Amino acid sequence: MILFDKPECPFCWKVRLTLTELGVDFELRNYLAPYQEDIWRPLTPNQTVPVLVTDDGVIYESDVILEYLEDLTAKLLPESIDERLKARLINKYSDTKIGAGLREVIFEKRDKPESEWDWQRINSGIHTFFSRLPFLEEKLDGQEYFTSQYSLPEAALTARFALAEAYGVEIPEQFPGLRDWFSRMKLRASFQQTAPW
Ligand SMILES: N[C@@H](CCC(=O)N[C@@H](CS)C(=O)NCC(=O)O)C(=O)O
Repeated sequence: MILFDKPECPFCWKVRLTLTELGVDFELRNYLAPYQEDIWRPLTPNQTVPVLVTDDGVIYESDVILEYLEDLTAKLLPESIDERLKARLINKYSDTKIGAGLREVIFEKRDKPESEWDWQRINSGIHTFFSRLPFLEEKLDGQEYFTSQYSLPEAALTARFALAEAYGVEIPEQFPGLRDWFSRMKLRASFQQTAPW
């Protein structure tokens, strides 16, 4: 498989984490590397990465890629229907609700000198991010994983929290379950192998 990838993209990172956790061999190609855009752009009507090229076809939405990897391996989602549902819902929450606050922080800080940062935008993004953590703390409920195994929430939220941390936003102490969970995720080989820095 070939993954067209932007290292700091949270959607790409969750796919890299998942491929690595599942032990699937893949070749990583930076989406901006010489000549690569000419290859991946015509493959997707959405004009976004990740794009995964497989023997079964070209897949261009991260969540569709993850569902394909579940179809292929049957190792990514838990067995029970209620847990599969929980995994999918938290993955979606990560992409939408968690992503929304962090996007403001990252877009404001990225590629700009600190003197030009709009702190109102940054603080509002941090506030939104923090306001969305109680739901996750409750869903985790002090367990090792959000469901009975490493699944979609682990890949999706590891990428989001790590990007938050890289941009100066840590999980506050009032969320001990999430903090411990994230520390454990960072110790996994998949994290070391896929981090963009
Ligand atoms: N819904 C898409 C979102 C992917 C996305 O937004 N990717 C961004 C990077 S994070 C992208 O490729 N943007 C176009 C560009 O950077 O040229 C998915 O889940 O795959």
